[in-house]
Amino acid sequence: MKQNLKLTLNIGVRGMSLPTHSPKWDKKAITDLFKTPFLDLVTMARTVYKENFTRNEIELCALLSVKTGACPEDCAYCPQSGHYKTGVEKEQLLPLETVVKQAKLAKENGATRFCLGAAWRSPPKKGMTKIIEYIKAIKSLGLEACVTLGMLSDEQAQQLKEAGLDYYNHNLDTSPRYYKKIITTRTYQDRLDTLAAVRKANIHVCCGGIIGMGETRDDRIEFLYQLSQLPEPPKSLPINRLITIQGTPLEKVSQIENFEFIRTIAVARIVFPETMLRLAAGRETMSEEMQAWCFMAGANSIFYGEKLLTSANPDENSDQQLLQKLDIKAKQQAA
Ligand code: SAM
Ligand code: DTB
Ligand code: SF4
Repeated sequence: MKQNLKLTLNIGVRGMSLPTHSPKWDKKAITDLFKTPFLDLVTMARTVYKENFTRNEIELCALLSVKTGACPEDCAYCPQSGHYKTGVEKEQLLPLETVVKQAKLAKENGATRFCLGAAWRSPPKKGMTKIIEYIKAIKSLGLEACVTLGMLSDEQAQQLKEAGLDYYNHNLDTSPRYYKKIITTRTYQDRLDTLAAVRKANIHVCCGGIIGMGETRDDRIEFLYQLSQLPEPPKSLPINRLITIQGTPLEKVSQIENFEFIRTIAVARIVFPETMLRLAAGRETMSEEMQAWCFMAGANSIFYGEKLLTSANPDENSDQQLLQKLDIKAKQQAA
């Protein structure tokens, strides 16, 4: 399979020999991908996708915020940061019954993966006890479980593993250089340390970022490069397009150009051939055609349901219609 991939890529861009395993990627190779003529790049990305995944199949992930708002971190994009007046009200941890009800509903609607988010710097002790209950309940429904709770210690990661957690989401978000302009309350290294704790506990890493925060293409190259230098490529990579939130420092950032966003997805697909590439936040303002291009460029998962954590997302009906129009099937739950 790897051999084929190399051959195809060599055909795709004459004279370019691309590594197929991510630690071998260097910045020049990633930069060259970005410079590849758009249609050639997307064709290459589609080829890589077809060689590694069942064609025309998309994974549907439902998302639920279990503890909303008043986060002590100052992430400049985030509606839940307590540093900004965004209108998001603080909510306590949800009761277990609510989480179970939502997970059942998501499963009935066709989701196979259920993700929980909590607006914490890191999970407090009582919070961990609840999260462990939620994970066990999600797993007992046969769903894949992912949580994103902020920074984790080795011990916390181990507890989540024992509860049955499949994936932990913790994003690098952008390049180290741009990160400093976006978040001051924790460092890039803090994020890498949490990812190390997740790996150590044998939980799959879900790690991606946000495109369109005013970063340059070099930042996007550096961001994908950083991801490629992790000890193992992330098994899951969410690509969010910035949702501009009133009250945050990024409220007035103008939207990234569509083709540059699609290009970034295509490069991510080529650099991470076997990774689940999730078209995450930002679909609410994308046309159907734009989303189709993102799938063409190798995105093979979406967040499904009318709400992300606090922001709007297309509802299930419109997503089902879109998939039907594109002859794409939702991935079925593993037997
Ligand atoms: N508190 C946890 C943390 O930061 O690790 C988890 C929740 S946080 C909301 C998860 C991810 O959502 C962020 O890392 C960011 O990539 C994405 N996100 C948050 N706000 C966003 C926005 N306005 N637009 C796009 N993506 C956003
Ligand atoms: C990720 O990278 N994107 C999702 C998921 N991981 C948890 C969250 C998007 C949040 C968008 C803003 C909101 O709804 O609050
Ligand atoms: Fe808090 Fe996560 Fe939002 Fe940052 S992204 S402010 S850590 S909820």
